[in-house]
Order: sequence, then structure tokens, then C-alpha cells
Amino acid sequence: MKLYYSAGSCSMSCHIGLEEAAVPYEALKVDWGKPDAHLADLERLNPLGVVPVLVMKDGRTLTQNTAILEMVADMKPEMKLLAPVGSWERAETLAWLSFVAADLHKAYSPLFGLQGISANEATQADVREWAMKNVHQHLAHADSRLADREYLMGSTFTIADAYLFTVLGWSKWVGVKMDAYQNLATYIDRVYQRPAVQAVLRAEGLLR
Ligand SMILES: N[C@@H](CCC(=O)N[C@@H](CS)C(=O)NCC(=O)O)C(=O)O
Repeated sequence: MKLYYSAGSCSMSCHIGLEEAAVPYEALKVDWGKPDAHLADLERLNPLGVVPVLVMKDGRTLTQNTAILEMVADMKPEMKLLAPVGSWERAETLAWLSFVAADLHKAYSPLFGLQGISANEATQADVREWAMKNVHQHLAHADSRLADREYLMGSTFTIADAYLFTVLGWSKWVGVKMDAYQNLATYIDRVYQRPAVQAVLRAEGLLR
């Protein structure tokens, strides 16, 4: 299998998922600042031109973080990255995964593209203020979930954690202050120490 990723972006969740599942894969880096053959391949494989893209051994391709993460988790059920089909735990994990993908990730998105939203600096400031409020509302929700749990689903690391840890890493890039979130701070340190996460951060050039 091959994973097309860009360093530290949402595709890092899939990179972590593959590493945690301990399945054989090759990670191919794309960088929009340095167009190369990998970027050309990505744009051919995904009409939306975004990472992640997973290419299976037989050539089939899969896009979207949530689908890739679910697929990878199900390749190695014994790693418990996602509970069995039909279980309450699976449904709840997918609810958290969806929260991260559809709510938290998308709350951060405007903070990366203020200049694309408007050339007007006053408008950019308004959008930034609105986006910050949205980000903090969702961070507070995740923080309270982690008040009495090691991971989103308790003592077991799941694919929802792979994605949450990835998105939390963006805070320093866009100036989201994390001081108010003690549970998230402890959680970030805990996930950071996981050997699979260390391996991915090293591969993506993001070790602290
Ligand atoms: N819903 C999509 C989101 C993908 C996405 O937003 N990818 C971003 C990185 S976080 C990207 O490739 N951006 C590059 C660009 O837009 O040029 C998924 O889950 O795959």
C-alpha cells in the first residue's frame, strides 16, 4: 500500500493509523511548495488534488481520512484501533472521528486560508475571530471528554485519537492558544510518546 501525505496535515492521521496497525506501507510525501512527480501522481489519483490518498496493492485508490482510517483499522482488528462492526464502541468511536473530521478540522480550516477568503484585512480579522470562537468551542468539548480518560474511548487508542492528535498539532501554526485545556495538554504528551506516533513524526520531520 502507498499513502500520499503532506507533512503535519490531516493525512498524518492516516500515517499514524498505518503505523499503529503495523501493516506494510510506503509513505510518499507531497509538497505544494515543491511540485514533483508525487504531486503530479496525487493530482491524477484524486480529482480534488488533496491528501490523503491510499493506493492499494491492486491499484484501487481510496480518499478521505475517515474512510482510510476505518479501512486500515479493519485490516488489523487485533490492534483495537476500531471496535467490531455492530458494537456500541464502534459507533461511538466513529462519532468522535466524525466530530474531528467534520467539526474540529473544518473549524481550523479558515485560519489557514484567510487571504483566500478575502483580500480585505478587516474582513480577515472578522473571519479569524469567528473561526477562533468556533475552534475554542470544539476544543472545550474534546477537553471535557478527556477529563477522566486517557484517550477519546477510554484506555484504548483508536483512529479517532490519530485524527484528534493531528488536528491539535495545528494550533501552534495558526496561533490557537491551548492554555485553557489541561486535559488536552496531557493527552497531547501521552499520544506524542507512543512509539508509532514518534515514528510518523520522525518520518514527517515534526519531532519536537
Ligand atoms: N475531507 C478531506 C479533507 C482533505 C484535506 O483537507 N486535505 C488537505 C490537508 S489537511 C490538503 O490536502 N490540502 C491541500 C490543498 O488544499 O492544496 C479528507 O478527509 O481527505
